[in-house]
Amino acid sequence: MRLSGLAILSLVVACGGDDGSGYELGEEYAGDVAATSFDATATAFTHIAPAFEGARRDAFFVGDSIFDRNWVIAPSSTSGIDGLGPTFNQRSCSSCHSLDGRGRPPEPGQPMISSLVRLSVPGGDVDGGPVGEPVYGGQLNPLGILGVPGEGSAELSWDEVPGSYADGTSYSLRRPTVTFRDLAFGPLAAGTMTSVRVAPHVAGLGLLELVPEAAVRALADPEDADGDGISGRANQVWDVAAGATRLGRFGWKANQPSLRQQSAGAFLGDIGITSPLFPQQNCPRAQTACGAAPTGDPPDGVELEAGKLDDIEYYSMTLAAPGRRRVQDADVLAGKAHFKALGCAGCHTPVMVTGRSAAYPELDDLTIRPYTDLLVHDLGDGLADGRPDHAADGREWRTPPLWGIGLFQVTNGHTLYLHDGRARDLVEAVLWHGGEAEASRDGFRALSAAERAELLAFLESL
Ligand code: HEC
Ligand code: HEC
Ligand SMILES: [Ca+2]
Ligand SMILES: [Ca+2]
Repeated sequence: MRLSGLAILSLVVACGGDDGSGYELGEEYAGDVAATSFDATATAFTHIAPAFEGARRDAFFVGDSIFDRNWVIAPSSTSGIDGLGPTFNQRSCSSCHSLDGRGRPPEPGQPMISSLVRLSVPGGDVDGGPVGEPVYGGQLNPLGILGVPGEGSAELSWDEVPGSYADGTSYSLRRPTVTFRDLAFGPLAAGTMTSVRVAPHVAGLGLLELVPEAAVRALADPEDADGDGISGRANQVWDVAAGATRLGRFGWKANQPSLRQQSAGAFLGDIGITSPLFPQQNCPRAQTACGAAPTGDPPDGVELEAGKLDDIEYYSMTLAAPGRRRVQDADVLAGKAHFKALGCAGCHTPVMVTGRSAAYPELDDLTIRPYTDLLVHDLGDGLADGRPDHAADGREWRTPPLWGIGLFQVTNGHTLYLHDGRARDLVEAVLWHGGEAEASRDGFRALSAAERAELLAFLESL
């Protein structure tokens, strides 16, 4: 019998084990052998999982081109790419998720380019989700096509918040304030809740969709029964296609159940493109020019036909997770030990296993290392946006996967972290943790400078 290189590696990885140094055999395979790409350059997040071969790669490349496409105003002579707006944030997915990577907040006085602001008023929608602002809807859409006013712009300003480590070394964190300008329909309704969010990197997300719901729910400990200070709740969100609620997995508050719905939601909310899941244009009733604007008119009456939504779904499902670097270096391994000792792994779950699916058998039963539990946690006042989203309250955020966080400098030219990009480096990201992560954060503050550097080396290897 001949085994392919891939099969042999899988066997080695499956045997796994700790060689005593803290290095676990195969731990560099963030997405297991089948779905990890080793490219530490600008294109690190852009690859299809290697297990997909031959014709199984075709839809990925179609999806990739749709992800990068600039949508145009309808009607257009180039059919199939029109329907932009009437209001929108950007013309393509990749203008926010550049190279499938992480967006950033705007500089003071500048418009948002790869981030956005969600809006809602108190109460619950029929589907259990947030109620959009009555005139502006659920998201500020700064741009409009010809003859349709954009809704206005949102700017950020920053205040420095001083702090210090146990050894006396001081640091400073920056806290954002959002200001709305040029609102086209007057001020936001009294009591409007706002939430600024940067575009997350999208590599490896299909693996997270394939982790069985029961495995995620098993990690939840809403009443903190084990007394470790970490509760963790599953968000429960509306699944449009199923017409029922399901576990939420995607978005900064885990407010979307699947990559298909997340993508269709982005098409409508961010670019103004209707699809079978969201067939109505994003025009709140008071925005009459928006409601009267021409729309794209493909055969089945929506701007993104089902087949193209399939391609985008396939693309997001099959993007490889980024492989780790320097996994056996002494400082990285020491940092990994700190990560464990500080309780970081209580939320950033190192290892998960995918289930089985009919559509993506290449991704069955993979041992992945995403460093997330997909649950939402109270991270304290400092990070709270005060804006509930389905079952997640105004203090809760989904534990983001940490794979790839060491690569943003090469993929996107910055080292900005957290939901609104406020953290200017990985250390600031850790220092902002509070609430359920307060003990972890305080443990980090009590480390020596050398130990902090080791933890950082570990995070940078992810
Ligand atoms: C205006 C910027 C912007 C554009 C354009 C945009 N996104 Fe996003 N994307 C975001 C933000 C912000 C989030 C986080 C949303 C949230 O927390 O509610 C996100 C989240 C996602 C996620 C989930 C990531 C995760 O880790 O859970 C996926 C997948 C995604 N977008 C795909 C797309 C696709 C496909 C398109 C094009 C149709 C697109 N996005 C267009 C800003 C953008
Ligand atoms: C109680 C759960 C919890 C614990 C414990 C925890 N984290 Fe987090 N972590 C989160 C959540 C939730 C976020 C997202 C917060 C946000 O964006 O506002 C996050 C964000 C991060 C980020 C930024 C990720 C990104 O994509 O921008 C880093 C880095 C990080 N954590 C590292 C750590 C380290 C290191 C520790 C241990 C010292 C730790 N975390 C402990 C829940 C936790
Ligand atoms: Ca449209
Ligand atoms: Ca809007």
